[in-house]
Amino acid sequence: MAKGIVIKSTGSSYLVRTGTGVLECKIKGNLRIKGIRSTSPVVVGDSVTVVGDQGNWLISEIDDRRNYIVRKPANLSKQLHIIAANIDLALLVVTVSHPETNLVFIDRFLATTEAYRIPACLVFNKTDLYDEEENLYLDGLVRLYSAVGYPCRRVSVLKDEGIDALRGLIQGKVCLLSGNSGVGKSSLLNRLYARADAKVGRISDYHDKGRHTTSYSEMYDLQDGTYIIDTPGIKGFHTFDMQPEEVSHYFPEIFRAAAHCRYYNCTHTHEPDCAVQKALADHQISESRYHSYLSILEDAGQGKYRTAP
Ligand SMILES: Nc1nc2c(ncn2[C@@H]2O[C@H](COP(=O)(O)OP(=O)(O)OP(=O)(O)O)[C@@H](O)[C@H]2O)c(=O)[nH]1
Ligand SMILES: [Mg+2]
Ligand SMILES: [Zn+2]
Repeated sequence: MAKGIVIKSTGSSYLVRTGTGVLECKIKGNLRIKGIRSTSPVVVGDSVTVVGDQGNWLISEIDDRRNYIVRKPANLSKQLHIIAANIDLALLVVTVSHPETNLVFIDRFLATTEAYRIPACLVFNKTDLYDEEENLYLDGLVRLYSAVGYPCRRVSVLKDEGIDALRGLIQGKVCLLSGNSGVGKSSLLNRLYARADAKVGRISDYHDKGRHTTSYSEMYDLQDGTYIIDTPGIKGFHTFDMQPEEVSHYFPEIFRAAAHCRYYNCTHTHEPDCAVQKALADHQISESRYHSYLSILEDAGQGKYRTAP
């Protein structure tokens, strides 16, 4: 019997790093998974118990997760996808173009990290590609998200710019790399740790859309106390299991403003004396963030809060 951390999951077999090496494991038939219906019961980052012997290792137990990032591939989908568990820092890799990352996607991801109080950072990659207009747009995003409280870093993996500044941020932590396909997650991993040698999409394969080069999540040990989980690119990100009244808690600036609403259970959609609506009118809260808030509220209330188009 050994304790270990799951470092790779293919859905049918798992690599578990233990004190004595990496073991290839299957899941014990009667392993009881508490709670939720998810695509894979065991995920990268899980702390597990392994039993068995050479060539026949079985995961017999999963420790309670300190946190995790969960999404639904599509709204109203019954299936869940837990991206990874027990994370110290979530890095969302974003590109302004080639491909363009959607703002609702960013905000749904960030709201999900807030739900488990996982610190999150935005890494804007491919700065070598942007024209003047895209750079202005990027400036706006950096201002917006920094003001909300998320650290923002601009990098060009290709030109090796901004990478050293990232090292300080990730040092000693278990870090998740997430984002759309093609934004450069695996490229960034390779830049941070050349020995990772993760597969990267070929430029010629890209027509500004990701090709899902990375198929399985995998945790890399940078040998200095830092761990990086590279993940397959994701397209849709719908939040899971948020109650409508909780959603504003996961938008720090909306939560702060909401303290001054007239009603304690204000949804910030139609109520009188709503401080969030006022902050929106005063440009203290951004239209795009408020729009994302409404879209998550819709997920949570399943259409109940749909506003007129
Ligand atoms: N111009 C430019 N291209 C980059 C940069 N970073 C990555 N790329 C290119 O973007 C493409 C996608 O990179 P990947 O690292 O495979 O992207 P990924 O996010 O891992 O994609 P998935 O595994 O599909 O999720 C590759 O052709 C990289 O060479 C960058 O900073 N600038
Ligand atoms: Mg990849
Ligand atoms: Zn309100």
